[in-house]
Amino acid sequence: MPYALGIDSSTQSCSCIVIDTDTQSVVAEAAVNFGECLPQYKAPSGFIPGGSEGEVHSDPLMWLDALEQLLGDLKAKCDLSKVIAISGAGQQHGSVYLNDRWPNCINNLDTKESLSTQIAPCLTRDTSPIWMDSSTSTECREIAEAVGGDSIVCSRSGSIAIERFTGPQIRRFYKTSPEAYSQTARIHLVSSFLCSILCGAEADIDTGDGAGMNLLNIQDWDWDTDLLEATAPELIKRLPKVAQGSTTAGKISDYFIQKYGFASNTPITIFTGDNPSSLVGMGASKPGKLVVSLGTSDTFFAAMPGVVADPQGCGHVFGNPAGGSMSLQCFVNGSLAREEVKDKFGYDWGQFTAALINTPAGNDDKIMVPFFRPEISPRVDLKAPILEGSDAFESWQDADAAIRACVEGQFINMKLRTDWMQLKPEVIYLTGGASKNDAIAQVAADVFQAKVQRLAVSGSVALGASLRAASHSLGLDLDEMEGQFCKPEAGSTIEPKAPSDAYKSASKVIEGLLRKR
Ligand code: XUL
Repeated sequence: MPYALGIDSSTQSCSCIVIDTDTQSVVAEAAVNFGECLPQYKAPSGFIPGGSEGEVHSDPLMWLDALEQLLGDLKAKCDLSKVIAISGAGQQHGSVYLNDRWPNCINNLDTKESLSTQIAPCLTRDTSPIWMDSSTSTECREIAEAVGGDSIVCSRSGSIAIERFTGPQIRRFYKTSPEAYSQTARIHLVSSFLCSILCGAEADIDTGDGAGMNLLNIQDWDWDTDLLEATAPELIKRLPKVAQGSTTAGKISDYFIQKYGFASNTPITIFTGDNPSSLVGMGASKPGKLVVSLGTSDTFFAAMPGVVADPQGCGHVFGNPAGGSMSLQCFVNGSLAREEVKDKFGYDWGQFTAALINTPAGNDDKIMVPFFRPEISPRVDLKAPILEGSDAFESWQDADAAIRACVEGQFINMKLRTDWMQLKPEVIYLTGGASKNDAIAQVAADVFQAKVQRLAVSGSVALGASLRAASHSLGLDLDEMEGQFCKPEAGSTIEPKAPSDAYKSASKVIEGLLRKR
């Protein structure tokens, strides 16, 4: 019974899964919601509310208390001495700032004290900026200017300088708290921080999470000297090394062996970011499969056949934990836009679906750029959609056509914006709330001309971590395991019905309208 453990430290909770690779089954799952289980941190949604100037921080000690609660819960559910491979993932971009006592501290943890009590004296910054932080516009500009512009930052690091990315966050810390910066001996990502704690030794940053920092060169997958210099002085000595996802970080430390009953010598594979881990957990670590998550905002990610950066500077390139690279692109106008169109006509979701069914693919050339708020893919400052078609349609008198135009417009824009990734999609894995809707899935299949499947996976981030651990430490074939653990829901496949050129002219119109903005 070889068990593999995958841990996911995300924005709102810390969760995990234990899989049995012999029987290809899930042995146990556990989750600790930060807001509910650790109310003392006053972070009901996982971050400290009320930050000024766009600051959004979390308490790294909360992540440690959650990890301990999680392992305590898990120990009651399964025999942790049977776990023979461990890995994990963290919310991307978040960073932890530590002094020179840190390496010794994690190497000598005492089971009589909690992790948080012992790590607290190692922090040079009490709280950690996370991915929701938007306080670093000035720093982004400074970094871009220093290296010759955003297109250079993008071609080197895979993304233009972005507020939530770790490099600009480090620069802001250096500028606002130079004293604390000088006392900082090590800066970890959430992923490498937790991995270090579990190993009792410094863990490397993997290329998946590392590429979310604006510091990593995606051509040679190592720190970029110019970007480091543009960010903060003597940064290289404060950062861990970079390594490919299939790297052993170390063995589980005595603290966890004694306290939770892990077997000694259990290997830990370096952690990655939540999105790269989800790529594996969705069964999409090989090129040819796209993952589209329909949520508040829509997210698109995929393993890439090569390493190219988005020439328009909207998308991101990260390392693929299974080797090579992956892309990620976010669309602000996701479910909220679908909801606004629905509400405009007082429809419920049943009527929304009926509208999609009752209207033809291509929508008789009634076209919408469906942005109700400023979009980031592409960057346009719209506050209301642009409509082009009949008079009734343009004056919001044609409810069914407006609903189809919204969903078609979203997927057409998604396809246009992700062309740079040079993907040849065979299958789209649709996830997130709206993915259950067959009519929406049909539009995705028609626009991308690829079959759409919904997976029966929940918690793809933790699952991806357990698969990575099993593949790397137990030598199991990742592709085969993805086939076993990431199966499509029965009857969930939707084939394209519309002809391949159904969206040719609408794509041109949408591109034209966007170019004018
Ligand atoms: C990706 C991003 C988020 C975080 C939190 O760039 O900011 O998806 O990884 O999930």
